[in-house]
Amino acid sequence: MKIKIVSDSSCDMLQLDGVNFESVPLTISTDQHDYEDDANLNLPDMLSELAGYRGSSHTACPGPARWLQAFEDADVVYVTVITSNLSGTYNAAMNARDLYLQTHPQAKVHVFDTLSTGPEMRLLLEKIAELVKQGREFEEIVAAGNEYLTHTRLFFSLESLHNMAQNGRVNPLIASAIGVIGLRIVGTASVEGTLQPLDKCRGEKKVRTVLLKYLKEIGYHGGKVRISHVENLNLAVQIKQDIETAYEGADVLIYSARGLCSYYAERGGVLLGCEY
Ligand code: X90
Repeated sequence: MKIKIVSDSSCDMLQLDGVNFESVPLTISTDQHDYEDDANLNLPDMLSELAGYRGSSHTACPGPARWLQAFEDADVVYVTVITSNLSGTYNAAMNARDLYLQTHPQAKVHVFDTLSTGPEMRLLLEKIAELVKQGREFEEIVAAGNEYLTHTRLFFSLESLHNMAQNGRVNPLIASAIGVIGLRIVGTASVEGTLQPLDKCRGEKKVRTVLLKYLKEIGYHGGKVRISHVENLNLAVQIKQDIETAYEGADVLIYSARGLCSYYAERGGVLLGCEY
């Protein structure tokens, strides 16, 4: 039996250890370039172009045909997608699922709408991979995945919401409130899967304090934390150290965001997914 795990590229992963995995790219476009968020993406180039760019830029989700290609001929497919409230990715993947089941009536396909993205999606993917490796049944993995999502959370610190606002993914009033140098917005993925601002912070020291406060508040107790950053390794490392100091045995990993998350989180942005 062929089992496949497929995610859109906002998971920031190109492989998943020990399982058959594929990342399906979203596209980031300026008037000059289209950047496919795949293994060939030159992220520094994309970020440099965007930094000096005054035109409009946008993103596009993969269509059903691209999802179908990723399903290959798998008997069982687990799909994770970015929040359906900010992207058409979920709809496209669901269309692909319907088409696939017409030609593969015996197959099983589940699309997890994470109502989140980035590191929280990565946590779910790691969980699904673990269960697949244990040889668990489809229904069991779907139920466990959904259950797991009720115990994971996404927080973020962003220095600019320019691209989110330009693409109508956040209220422009919220975006303009942090157009000030040195000010950062700390927020979370809301229950509906939208950007929910929590605090405005001046300086990274404040961001660290506030993030630790929220981890404590939701009852984080030293489980997994995944931190992605957009050219801000320094802040990511400091947050990791803060968590490891406060919670013995915490399992914290740091990595660079890839194209889609980098475009929306922008330079300096940090996303944090945790179990609680
Ligand atoms: O073109 C598309 O369909 C993609 C649109 C994606 C829009 C949201 C991207 C969010 C990336 C930014 C900060 C975290 C916000 C979390 C809200 C759930 C990450």
